[in-house]
Amino acid sequence: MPKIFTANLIDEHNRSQRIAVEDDYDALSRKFARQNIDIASITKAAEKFSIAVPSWGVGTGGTRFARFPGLAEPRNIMEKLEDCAIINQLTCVTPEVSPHFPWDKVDDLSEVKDKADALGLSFASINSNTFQDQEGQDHSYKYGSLTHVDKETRTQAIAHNLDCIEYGKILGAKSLTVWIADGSNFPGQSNFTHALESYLSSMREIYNHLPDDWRIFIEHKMFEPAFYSTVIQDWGTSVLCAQELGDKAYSLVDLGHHAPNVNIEMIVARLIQFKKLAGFHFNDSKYGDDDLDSGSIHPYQQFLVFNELVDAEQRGAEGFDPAYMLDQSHNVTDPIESLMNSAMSVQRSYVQALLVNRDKLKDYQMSNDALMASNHLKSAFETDVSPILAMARFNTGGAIDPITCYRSTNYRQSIANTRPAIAGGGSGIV
Ligand code: PSV
Ligand code: MN
Repeated sequence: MPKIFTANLIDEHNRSQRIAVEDDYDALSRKFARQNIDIASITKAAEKFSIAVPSWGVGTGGTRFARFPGLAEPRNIMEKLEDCAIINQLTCVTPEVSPHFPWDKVDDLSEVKDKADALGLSFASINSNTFQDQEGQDHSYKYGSLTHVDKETRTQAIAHNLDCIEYGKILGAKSLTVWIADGSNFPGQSNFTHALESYLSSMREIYNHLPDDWRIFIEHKMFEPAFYSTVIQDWGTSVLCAQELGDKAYSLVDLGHHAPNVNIEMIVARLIQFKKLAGFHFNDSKYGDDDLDSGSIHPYQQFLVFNELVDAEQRGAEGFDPAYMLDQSHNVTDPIESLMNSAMSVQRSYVQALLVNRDKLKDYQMSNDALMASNHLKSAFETDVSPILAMARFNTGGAIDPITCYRSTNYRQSIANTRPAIAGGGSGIV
């Protein structure tokens, strides 16, 4: 697989770290042996884990107040793919990129596919965008898109989603993720029922154009940009719509799109039970849809989500095929570093959840031993699985410590000349 960095660079980095990692790995394997856990099979599972990076995540994000551009930001999808390739080369967990249209639109998408192939990348779910107006567009989305009161605006938004399916076919994707910003800012502004009826009728048209082997993911969000009501505001509405649309429609969970303190892992369990879990946009937050790095604020919540996912995986839950994706905005960090950290953080939660002894947990549950049930989960979460993650990367050709290895290349400085600053010190959330 062609790489951005030379194998030599990674080898050299790994040579300096290897002895320490092997030592830690051996110590952990002895601890696991006492608990009857086979470290080799856990390491194999870690090697197989993968999560898609968002094409929009490799650019520097911003808030509605300001955006502070980073050095040598990627200016188009081709350059974004190069940065995504680095993330995958060093971490070995992100072989897929989830694109966003029209942000990633170019005249000839087959060139994008060729570039991705050359970099050893493929494409995850296609994201449509009817939350911004595009240049030359006939109808504005100021008052909505798929649910707009004006039929022609709805038709335009439907057409964009159909275009996205066509783009996805060229890129080899197999699903479309639809998040709409439609909602209202004032009581009385919008008729809740009419808006949802329009949504269903627009989505039905999109659904009917899905290729047989495609799925459609409905992404909900409680608020923002609409501040009084949002049409697809929670997982209940999302799953109701998915059920109305049919077997190819699923509910997507973006970690930042819930009311504070909502039990997200329980929503995940419900969606699995009713075969409607599309997958995830992983990120973390303190206050709202902060789009912070995965696991940076609530790592235990992320673990508990994976506790449900691993439970479903191990019991062979019917129809269980979640798409894992990151959706973050990197405002103050190098996006490559944040995405590497985040992908590894999600992988960590997965590996920790594999340490839960399901039979033991069931025994605690059946005997109403709340304390030991909780302690059992906690002890899996508190296990430092870093040596397993490092070994998985080493075994698959990645870097033992991706951030240190990346920093040693001075990547941004080295390409600054070929990637002059893009316009846009202005505001903008991505
Ligand atoms: C909306 O907040 C969202 O989570 C959707 O997934 C968008 O596609 C993405 O962020 C980028 O704006
Ligand atoms: Mn999202």
